[in-house]
Amino acid sequence: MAMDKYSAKDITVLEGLEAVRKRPGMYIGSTDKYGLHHIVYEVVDNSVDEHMAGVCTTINITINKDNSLTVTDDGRGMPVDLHPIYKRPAMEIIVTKLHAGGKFDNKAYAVSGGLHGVGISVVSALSKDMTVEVKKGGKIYSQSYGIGKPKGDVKVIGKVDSKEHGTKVTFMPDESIFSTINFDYNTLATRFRETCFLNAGLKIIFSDFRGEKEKSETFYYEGGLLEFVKWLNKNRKPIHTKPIYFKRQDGTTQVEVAIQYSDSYNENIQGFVNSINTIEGGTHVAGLKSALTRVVNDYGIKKGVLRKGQKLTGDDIREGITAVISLKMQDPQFEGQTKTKLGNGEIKGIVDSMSTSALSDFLEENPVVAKSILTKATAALKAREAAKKAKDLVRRKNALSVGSGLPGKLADCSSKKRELTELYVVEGDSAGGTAKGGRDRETQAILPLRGKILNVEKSNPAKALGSEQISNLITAIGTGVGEGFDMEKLRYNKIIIMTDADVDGQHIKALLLTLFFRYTPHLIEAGHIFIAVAPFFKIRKGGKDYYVYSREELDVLLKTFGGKGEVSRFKGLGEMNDEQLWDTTMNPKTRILKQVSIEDAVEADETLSLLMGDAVAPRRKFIEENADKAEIDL
Ligand code: 28F
Repeated sequence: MAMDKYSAKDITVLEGLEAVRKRPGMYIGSTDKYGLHHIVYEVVDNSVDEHMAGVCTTINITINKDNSLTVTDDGRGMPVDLHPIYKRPAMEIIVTKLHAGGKFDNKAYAVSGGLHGVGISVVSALSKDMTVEVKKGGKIYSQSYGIGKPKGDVKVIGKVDSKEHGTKVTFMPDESIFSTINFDYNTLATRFRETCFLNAGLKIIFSDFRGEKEKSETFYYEGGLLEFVKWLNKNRKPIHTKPIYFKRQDGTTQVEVAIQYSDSYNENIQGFVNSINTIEGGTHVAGLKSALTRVVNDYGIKKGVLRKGQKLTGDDIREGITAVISLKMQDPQFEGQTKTKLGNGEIKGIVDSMSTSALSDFLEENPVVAKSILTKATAALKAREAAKKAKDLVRRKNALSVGSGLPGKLADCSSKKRELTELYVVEGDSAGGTAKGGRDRETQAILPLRGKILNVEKSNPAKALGSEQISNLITAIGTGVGEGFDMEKLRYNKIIIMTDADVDGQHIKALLLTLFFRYTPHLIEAGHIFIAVAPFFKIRKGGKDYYVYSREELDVLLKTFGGKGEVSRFKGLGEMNDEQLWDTTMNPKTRILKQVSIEDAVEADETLSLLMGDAVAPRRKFIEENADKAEIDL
């Protein structure tokens, strides 16, 4: 069909910041909590850029009582001189014009593409109020804005010592744009900690004045990435003390890598590009992986540990690895569902060749470290070969029912329309029975899990997937795992974890999250994994049971009952009959489901390795601190 001819009048070019308010998702990805935190990072990144330019040492970030947020740096201070074209102070242009922050001309700063680095003007457009103060040349300049429009001219509001310099931004997110303006302390703290690990010597002081008692944390790591990898391993047992570390520069591209293996069986490689956490990986991670596989195999053959023809796979070599690769480059192209996958093709080769020479030098100079890595990888190879034999053996023997090849425990649904079907993974046979009774047989399948499934964090992946419960679950889901994963074979559109709210249930939930995060991360990324939110209180009134999901709901309901009604804390799914379970937790019209996002899983990973890892003390501390939270963790 011939392309319609557009005339100028049809293309409404939304002037500047109105475009941002009309389609905020185009600029910050979403307007939920991720978008809210994204605008914080936009402001902080300007200060980090000043640190990278070598002129800023400390960034102060505070969440104020009124829920506004202030970021202060001791950088050079935004320019205030008249802009040559607009004849306005540069500061006003940077804050009120799209892409005026110098990010898009490579000159002043390392550029970041995609959603990242859209500039502080996007933040001002999405903030009810913003005030910018600049200390420069012995003066304090100030200007305020409302949804991106100046409320007045730049004014000099005070004098300072001429040696003082920096920029301070306070902004109040516009609640008409965001679904929530409630900053999450832990999410922000995790990001600021990461930022300091990635920028050795940068100090970030993060304070939260919202609660009764003020909270404050300082992040500062002279050792940068070296300290990052040790911190990531803090709940694991490293198998070599000195991490592998190297930093290489090739033109405008800088690669920095730190690696430390532990006795765990998991692979934890985190990639960053210009301090952005590339959760979905990309060509930089691919380059490091290919270099690592080649160098360790070559080293193994050279030292006679590997016989000719014997080859360690990438999985063997990455078992137990904790690694961070921090790439700094110009013009990064981000891809993927959450724009956190690096797409630049040329980077794979650059990172591969830099890492190959740096890694082989390191192994030559550190034979003890090299030996521990090689020992671990060859053990993985042997376990893989043994497990393959065992799995073939088990396949014939295990509790798969004859014919359909599906686990006997699975109560499947009748519909074959995948987009309609759901799999409830239920803890314990009794709840499983009730769920089978209460469900919609056409679209809802039930797979009861008995007790605690194998602790996948500690066990060898091959063994973990061999255990009957896990292989039943993977078989029921249908996609296969790891390299063999095939989304087309997914048998249900929603996989819903339904466990009790008690600590045991939380444990099973954490184990299942580990399983999905480690072996089928794409199911999380594509939004197929959910958590069923069980009710928290039961109120018995006039012979009828009412269920509520939070203390707030309880108070409201009690008020409508005039304060009467027998309140009890909901003990567990087992206490409900089929119909109650259906009404409260399975009926798509009345239930509450929480969709698991890859960010949740990445954050959970730290908690999971704490819960599942070998270090007992931190686990007890975590459970004590979170036990009550675990009860109402919705
Ligand atoms: C709390 C948020 O925004 N800090 C900033 C600077 C410093 C300069 C600058 C910013 C360069 C050419 C675009 C000063 N002197 N903190 C901040 N600090 N922007 S934002 O320059 C603007 C860009 O145009 C700065 C010399 N070079 C750069």
